Amino acid sequence: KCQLKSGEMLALDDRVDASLNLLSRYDVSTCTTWKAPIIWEGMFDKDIYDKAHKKKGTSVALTVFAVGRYLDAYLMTFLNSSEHHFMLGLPVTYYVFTDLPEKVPKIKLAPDRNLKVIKVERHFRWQDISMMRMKTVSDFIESDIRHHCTHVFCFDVDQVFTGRFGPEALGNLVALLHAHYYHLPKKLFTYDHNPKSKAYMDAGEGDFYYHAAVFGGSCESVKALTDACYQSIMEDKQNNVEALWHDESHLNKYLWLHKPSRVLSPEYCWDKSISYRKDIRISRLLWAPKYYDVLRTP
Ligand code: 2GW
Ligand code: MN
Repeated sequence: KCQLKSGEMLALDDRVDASLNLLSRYDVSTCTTWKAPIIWEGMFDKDIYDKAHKKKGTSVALTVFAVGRYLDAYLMTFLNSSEHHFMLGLPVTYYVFTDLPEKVPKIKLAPDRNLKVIKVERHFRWQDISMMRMKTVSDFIESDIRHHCTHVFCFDVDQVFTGRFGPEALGNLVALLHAHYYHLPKKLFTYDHNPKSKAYMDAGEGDFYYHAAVFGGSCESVKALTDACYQSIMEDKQNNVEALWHDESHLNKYLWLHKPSRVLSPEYCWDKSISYRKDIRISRLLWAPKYYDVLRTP
């Protein structure tokens, strides 16, 4: 089933990927030029993935940051919705990073699911709150996550799960197509084009515009990614430059140089404010409203 139209084979993350049906979606691209699958609704049998990962002993870490006003605004809804949709049936550990540990809501978790709260400092600039996540995640994979989990997924907190986000999304290095760019030509992607930044990409470079709100993979791959992005961010600081979209620019540069083994369709992080699109058959995670006026003023 996992054959391309040319009869070539897909690059597989896992043996169960042989069950992917790339030809079930005529309306979208289901495979990258480097033969990684792009996961769309209709391509996979969810029971096969659920059973296979249970059997293999897959366990998943979810990292999320809720610093300052983002804690009250988003964390509760994010976690409660995740309990209904994220990797059900597999052991899951939430790693909640916050400057306000005592304010983390006590939510009831299903058996085999745990939550760890880790206190972090609150950076003065929001750009730093966002960018420094790379360093914190890298450190935590090394000291904790890799000893307990096989995979790790990193999420923005300003989102809500609304549909299955299951083990079909797991792979060695997983990136998400940005809802606002997946159907646009490359010249409109908002990569960083400042030659002074380490995130610089030349015109014509890049594959997709990936959204930093969701990325993941094996502990080893996510550690390598977060290390590299953090290093580039720090080099930029020394040179007094900041990439156009902060950590997202560095993530895009990294993923251009290190191709993801698996790509998630925008069904895995959709923005409802985009008008109806026939190719989005299900929304698994939705952007929460941005209360910029309240949340982004000092
Ligand atoms: C962020 C912006 C302005 C003011 C505050 C914050 C903020 C972010 C905060 O006060 N507290 C906090 O915990 N955060 C965390 O950083 C939180 O997890 C949030 O989801 C994440 C990214 O900030 P967010 O969601 O406001 O930025 P977006 O949705 O515009 O994110 C995209 O671009 C960012 C870089 O500018 C990141 O790459 C992000 O991953 C992208 O989705
Ligand atoms: Mn966000």
